[in-house]
Amino acid sequence: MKNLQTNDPQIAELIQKELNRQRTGAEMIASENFVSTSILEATGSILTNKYAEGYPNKRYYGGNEFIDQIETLAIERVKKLFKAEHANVQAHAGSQANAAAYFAVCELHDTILGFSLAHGGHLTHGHPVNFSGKSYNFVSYGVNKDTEMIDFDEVEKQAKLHKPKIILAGASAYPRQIDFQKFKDIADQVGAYLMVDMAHIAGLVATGLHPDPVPVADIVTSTTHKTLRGPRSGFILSKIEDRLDKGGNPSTELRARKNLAQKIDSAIFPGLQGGPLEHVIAAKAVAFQEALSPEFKAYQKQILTNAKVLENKFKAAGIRLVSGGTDNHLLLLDVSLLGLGGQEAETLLDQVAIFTNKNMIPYDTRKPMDPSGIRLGTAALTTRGLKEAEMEIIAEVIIDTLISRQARDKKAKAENKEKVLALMQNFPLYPEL
Ligand code: DSN
Repeated sequence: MKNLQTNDPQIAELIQKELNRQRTGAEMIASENFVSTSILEATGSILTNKYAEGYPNKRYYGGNEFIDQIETLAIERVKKLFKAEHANVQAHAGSQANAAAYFAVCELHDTILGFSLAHGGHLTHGHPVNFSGKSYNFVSYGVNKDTEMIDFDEVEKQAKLHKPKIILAGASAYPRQIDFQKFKDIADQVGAYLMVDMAHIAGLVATGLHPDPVPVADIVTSTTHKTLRGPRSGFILSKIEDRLDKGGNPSTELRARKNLAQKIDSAIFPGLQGGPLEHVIAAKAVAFQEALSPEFKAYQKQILTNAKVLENKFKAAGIRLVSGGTDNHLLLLDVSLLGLGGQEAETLLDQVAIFTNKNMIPYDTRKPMDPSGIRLGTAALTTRGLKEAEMEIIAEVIIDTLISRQARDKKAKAENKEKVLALMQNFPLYPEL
């Protein structure tokens, strides 16, 4: 950062401070991770200079000889990683990937059945303030009140009642495995597309540690930066054929008709985006390559092991976990039973250098800005190198902070923070930077 330090010391200093924050604290936000230095280099490369509207070998600008090779590598690698028929790697992020999926197969105001945000879904799965809720008629399913797991009777009931164009599976705060085949069976009964947003679990899917949506879903969207540990971005996988498009009036439509892969590509460009971020596409190519390695599978296994350590420690301490535990990289803790709100719990943990986020729990009676839960994930700490023994220490600090009133006095907080900082010092982050 020598040049930045000279030319814009204000920004350079803030980047340095953020690096220091990432290095010293314990990152437990379930959607965050730490990329490799190779990915950082690709993201920070001169590829940012190039305009490449269009797709490989079909660009609206000259000079794309090498850009085409980079984007083609990204496409081929992600197809190999997920055994997908078609891939689009241009989505700037998960929101754009989801927007393109809807745009590809729906008319405005068509009905889509998705997982309620209040039960673990995502903003772009139909929240009224989001483009998704404003542009499409979203209806939702949730979790069973007792098990806090997806209620497939309700999915089926809602699907039959509303006859949605798309049934959308996938979540941002759901600690359990998702049975995509069950969604597919329901989609088939009502003639709906099955779309899966696998953003949170993409790394687990890539390594066979979570049921795979790719064989059963028409469209799979994802981010690249969560368990998949790539740069902040998105991508879309799909089948080539559009099994539900029977065409309209052949005389007018046949020539214009496209298969599903072409519809996805046109939805991204020119439908929603202009020039792709080729520096990020290069970084995604690097990430997909990393995810194909045996080390990546071992990393994903450790993510799950670390989450189980937390589950066992929290259960033993009497903390209620939504759905009773976890099958993936994240846990939802009901802190209301500890006399806390989610905001207070997040702040208390911030003060001991453990970064988490407040989160609604199913059937929450509190408000989104101060809900009953917090969400914890293990992907980032596992990248740092923490294993079972260290996760126990992290769990103990969390338990102490959330449960013991004494742990909230100034001295005890300082001691707990010191414990976290000392632990994290043993796992250097980006020592070369
Ligand atoms: N905002 C992300 C998360 O934290 O889950 C999802 O996009």
